[in-house]
Amino acid sequence: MAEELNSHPINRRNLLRLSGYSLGGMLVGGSVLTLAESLAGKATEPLNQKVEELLLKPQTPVPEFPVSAIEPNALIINTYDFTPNINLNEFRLVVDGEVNNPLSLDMSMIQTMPRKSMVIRHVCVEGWAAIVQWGGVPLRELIQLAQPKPGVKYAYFISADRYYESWDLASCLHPQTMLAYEKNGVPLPIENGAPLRLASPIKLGYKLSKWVVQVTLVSKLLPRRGFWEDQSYEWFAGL
Ligand SMILES: Nc1nc2c(c(=O)[nH]1)N[C@H]1C(S)=C(S)[C@@H](COP(=O)(O)O)O[C@H]1N2
Ligand SMILES: [Mo]
Repeated sequence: MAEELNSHPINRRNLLRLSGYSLGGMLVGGSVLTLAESLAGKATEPLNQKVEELLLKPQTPVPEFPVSAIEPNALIINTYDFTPNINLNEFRLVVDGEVNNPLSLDMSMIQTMPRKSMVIRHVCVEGWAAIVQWGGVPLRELIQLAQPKPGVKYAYFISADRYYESWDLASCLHPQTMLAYEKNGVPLPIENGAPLRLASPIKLGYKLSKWVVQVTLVSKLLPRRGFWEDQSYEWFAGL
């Protein structure tokens, strides 16, 4: 399949075949990164130059902790309203907005993508912190696959509990920013955001959306920027 792709000029139809159900098949024997890279070289539309720069420029990694430092009981469940009921058979992560290749992926497709594991500190502004191990897919893999158009500067994250967040693109493309589906070596518990939640050592807890169902790449922020930000919390919220 990968060979077939490489031997054909990349047109819109081929790009679309990368989204939805066909992605699963494309991953057999290959990695999405390789495909995304090969597509990036052949796409007729110019890629977002900022994305390319951010992917090439080594962003400083935050030091990680050894597995022995994990604090299994320190992560306090912090949910502003309710824990949503997500039917895994119907669940799709949508990556859309100003992109050449919108995605709609189920969990089995996402779990075939490159997986990263990291032990980092989660910091909540309410005055607690916890060292947690997260496993999942780096967000940059998904963003690369979706191919942001020139001008994209931000991502919106929509959650199933109607929580919403927005991030700057550089933070999204940081190598340690991921959509996690594992916590401390086991499948992510529902109350911690299953099936997918943001995890990153570069942002405060309230930026790390649980139950993410949609990532929308945009060139401009809307007046509503984030659930807590719209109640005067700081938007960048870097650590
Ligand atoms: N969808 C959603 N995501 C969310 C929240 C929320 O209420 N809803 N709370 C945030 C806050 S303030 C923190 S500190 C972390 C807490 O994550 P945890 O409940 O897994 O410990 O989730 C963040 N992400
Ligand atoms: Mo928080």
